[in-house]
Amino acid sequence: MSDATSLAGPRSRRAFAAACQWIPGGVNSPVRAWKRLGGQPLVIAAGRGSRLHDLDGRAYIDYVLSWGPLILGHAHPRVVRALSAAAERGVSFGAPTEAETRLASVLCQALPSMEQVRLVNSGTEACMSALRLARAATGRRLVIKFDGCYHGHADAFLVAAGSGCATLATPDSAGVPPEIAAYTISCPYNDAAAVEAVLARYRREVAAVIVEPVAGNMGLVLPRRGFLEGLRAACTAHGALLIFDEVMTGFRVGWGGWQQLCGVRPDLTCLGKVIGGGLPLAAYGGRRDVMAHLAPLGPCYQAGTLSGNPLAVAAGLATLAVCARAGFYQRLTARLARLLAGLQAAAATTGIALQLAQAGTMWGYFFADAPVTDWASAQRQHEARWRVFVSEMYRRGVYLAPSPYEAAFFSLAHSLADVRATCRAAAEALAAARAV
Ligand code: KE4
Repeated sequence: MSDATSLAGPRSRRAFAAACQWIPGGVNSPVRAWKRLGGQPLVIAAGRGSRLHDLDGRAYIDYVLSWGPLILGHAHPRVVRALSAAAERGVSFGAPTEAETRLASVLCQALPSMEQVRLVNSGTEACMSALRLARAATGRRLVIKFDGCYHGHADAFLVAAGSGCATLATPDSAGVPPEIAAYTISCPYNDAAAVEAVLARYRREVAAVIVEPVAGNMGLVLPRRGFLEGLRAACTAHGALLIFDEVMTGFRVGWGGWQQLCGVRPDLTCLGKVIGGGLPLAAYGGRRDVMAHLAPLGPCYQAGTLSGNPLAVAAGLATLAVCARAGFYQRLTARLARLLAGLQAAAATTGIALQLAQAGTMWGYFFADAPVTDWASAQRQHEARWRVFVSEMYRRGVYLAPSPYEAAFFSLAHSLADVRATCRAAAEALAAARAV
C-alpha cells in the first residue's frame, strides 16, 4: 500500500536525523512530525511563490502555506522589501513605534467589533490573553470551548483540543493540572443548545465562550446556520463574553474575517497568521470597555518583550496592503473554487466519497460519506484513504497537511496551471485511495 515512508530524500533524512538529536521529535511544533501520516517530514530549503523546495531539490505546490499565514505565497517581493527596509532601521526597540499604531488602526477598521487591539507574538498568546481579560472583565472563572477546536497550547485550552493535539490523539495534554482543566467546559461544535444548557447550569460563572467561527483544526468544518447567532444570544443573556478566535479566519476568509461575513459581533477577537505575513505576530482586541481592564490602564496584566516587533509589523502591513486591493479576495476565492470543482470532478470519476468545503481562501476535505459537522463526525473519516491520498499527492509534487485534522490554504501565488496540475495529481491519488 502506498505510504509516506519513502518520500523524504537522502538529504532530508540526514537533516532530520540531526534535528532529532537536538530537538524533541526533530520538530519545533508536533504537527510537523508526520506522526499521523507516517514516514519522516521533508526538510525544507526554501519557498518561492506557490512552491516549497525540499533539501533534495524537489518542488511542491504548497497548500499548507506555513499553516495559513502566507496568503501572498512564499517570499512575496513586497513583503521581502518591507522586511529589509525595516531591518535597516533596527529590529526591535521595546518602545512604541508608529508602525504598530498603523497596524492596530488597520485591524480595528477592518473589524469594527475591535475598538482597541493589543499586538502579541502568537495565536496562543492572543487566545490566552483574551481569556485572562474576559475573566478579569467579568470576575468569573469558567470558559466554554468546543471539541476539536484549537486555540493554542495555553493550559486552559488543552481540553478536547484539535490540530496537533487531535493529530497525536492527545486532546488533553499531560502537565495540565486537573484543577486548571476543570475551569474549561468543552461542548460539541455546531451545538448552541448545549452551550445554552451549560450557561444555564453554571449561571453567572462562565466568563467566556471561545469559538473558531469556522473550525479549521479538525479539518475544515463550517458553522451551521444559526450556530454563531445562538452563541451570541446565549452569551448576551448570561453575561458571558463571546470570543471569536479568528487567528486562522481573520483576513483569510475575507478582509473583515468571518464576523463580517456572518454578521455576528463578538466581544473579543483573536487574530494571527495572515496579519503577520509569516512573521511571529498576533493580536487580540474588542470592546473598549473590556480592553480598559488591561494594564497599564487596569489590573489585568499581559506583556511581551517583542510584542509589536517592527519586523513582524512591517511584514503584516505589507501583506495586508496587498490584501486590501479591490477584488483580492473575490479573485482568490473564485480561483480556489475552480480547484475544488476539479477535485470534486476527479472524486466523482473515481467513485470515491469526498466531502469538500471552502471558506474564502481556505479549504478542506474529508474522505467521508456525509458532510462533517463536528469533532465526532470528523473522527469517522476514512483515515486510511486520507493517508494514501496525501502520500500519493506528495509523490506527485503537491504538499498537503500531514494531518487529517487541519485545513488547507490557497494564495495569490497559486496559478491556474497550479490548479490544473493539482487536479491531475488528485485524479491519480484518488484512484490509489479508492483501492484501500
Ligand atoms: P499559534 O500559537 O500556533 O500561533 O496559534 C494558535 C492557534 C490559535 N487559534 C487557531 C484557530 C489556530 O489555528 C492556531 C494555530 N493553528 C495551528 C494549525 N492548525 C498551528 C500549527 C502548529 O501548531 O504547528
